[in-house]
Amino acid sequence: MLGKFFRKEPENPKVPAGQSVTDGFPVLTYGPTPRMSKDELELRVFGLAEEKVFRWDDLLALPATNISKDFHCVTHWSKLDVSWTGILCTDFMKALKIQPEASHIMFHCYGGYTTNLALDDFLAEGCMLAYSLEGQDIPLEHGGPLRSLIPHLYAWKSAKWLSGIEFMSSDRPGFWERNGYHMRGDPWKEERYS
Ligand SMILES: Nc1nc2c(c(=O)[nH]1)N[C@H]1C(S)=C(S)[C@@H](COP(=O)(O)O)O[C@H]1N2
Ligand SMILES: [Mo]
Repeated sequence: MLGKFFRKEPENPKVPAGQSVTDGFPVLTYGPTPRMSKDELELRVFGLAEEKVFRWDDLLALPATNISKDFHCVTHWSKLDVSWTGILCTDFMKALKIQPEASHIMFHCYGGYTTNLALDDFLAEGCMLAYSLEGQDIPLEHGGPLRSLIPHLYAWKSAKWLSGIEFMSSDRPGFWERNGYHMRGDPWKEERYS
């Protein structure tokens, strides 16, 4: 039965080794789903940055970009060509004052989840703070109202229910990284566990 929903596509150059393609969109959440509305949402930038809080209207006022990206979960499924709308991290950075020592970031989420990134990965092509999925508000279980999308790394780096971005002067493990996942998580190198 599972074979019907997850298929190996060994010849497809979009599919990294060890991944199967699914047409559905599985929900992968550790722990309970936080209830969060656009009105309540606050995104706090802190650490080695001028502290700033963005509310929903502040986020919508920033430049919006549509992208389509493949989504690779370390538990071996990939969903191809997912459409997102949001603020590219490179555009978001223009609204911030970051200290020169900042080399890494930590995403913080409602519910307590965290995940770390090198600043270069945060600013890589297609990385965004997303608020729309396939032209609709992101469903709560997929991380709405606001999640990050880091399409070139395994999807545990794409933090749902985003509440904060902390700028740091060195790398520090987030939730899954403390629990055995790789610090970077490149699907093309199968950086699954450390
Ligand atoms: N806040 C939060 N973000 C999270 C997670 C989580 O448990 N909590 N799971 C991660 C994992 S392991 C994956 S594969 C993706 C799954 O996103 P989806 O549920 O929209 O498919 O979200 C990531 N972001
Ligand atoms: Mo995952």
